[in-house]
Amino acid sequence: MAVRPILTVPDPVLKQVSTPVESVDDELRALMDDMLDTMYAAPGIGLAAVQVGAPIRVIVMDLAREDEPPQPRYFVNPEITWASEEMAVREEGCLSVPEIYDEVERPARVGLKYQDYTGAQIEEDAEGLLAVCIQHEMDHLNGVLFIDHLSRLKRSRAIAKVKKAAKDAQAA
Ligand code: K1U
Ligand code: ZN
Repeated sequence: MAVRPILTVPDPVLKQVSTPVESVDDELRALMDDMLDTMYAAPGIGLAAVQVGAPIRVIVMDLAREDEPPQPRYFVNPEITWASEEMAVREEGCLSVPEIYDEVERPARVGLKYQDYTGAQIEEDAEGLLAVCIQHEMDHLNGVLFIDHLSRLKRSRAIAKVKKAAKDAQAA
């Protein structure tokens, strides 16, 4: 297992629409293991494959609190089957837009269909942090970042800030 570099804005790969996974095999599980290591090292609570440069429809997540044992979750070819009319606003961050946090409004509850680590087909309903995180990660699969939900001014300021931080880090 390995920690991979996480792409940051404005890397054009992050704008790609990820392609469906054909089969859940050992090669895919190795990628998901690396993604989980990468997410824990960041640290973060979710990660889409495109963020490590693999534009396929795979997400990993762990929403366990620090005082709880790890609860890794794997979503292959996830689909949202329904979304509530009720909306909820929550502050989001993104490992591809480091150090930027802002509020995003999304459906409060969604229905999910996906394959897990073994390839089994799962259906479940999501609310709270799971609903927020899965919608954020599924946006990644469609080339959308949480800053795309903000005003143009906030988005361009966020990208400029990340670019400057990357430049400063390279100079140091
Ligand atoms: O880049 C990503 O997609 C991961 C992102 C997921 C996310 C966070 C908040 C709302 C929606 C989606 C992150 O994990 S950002 C880091 C973060 O939230 C966090 C880091 C350490 C401890 C707790 C949270
Ligand atoms: Zn993100």
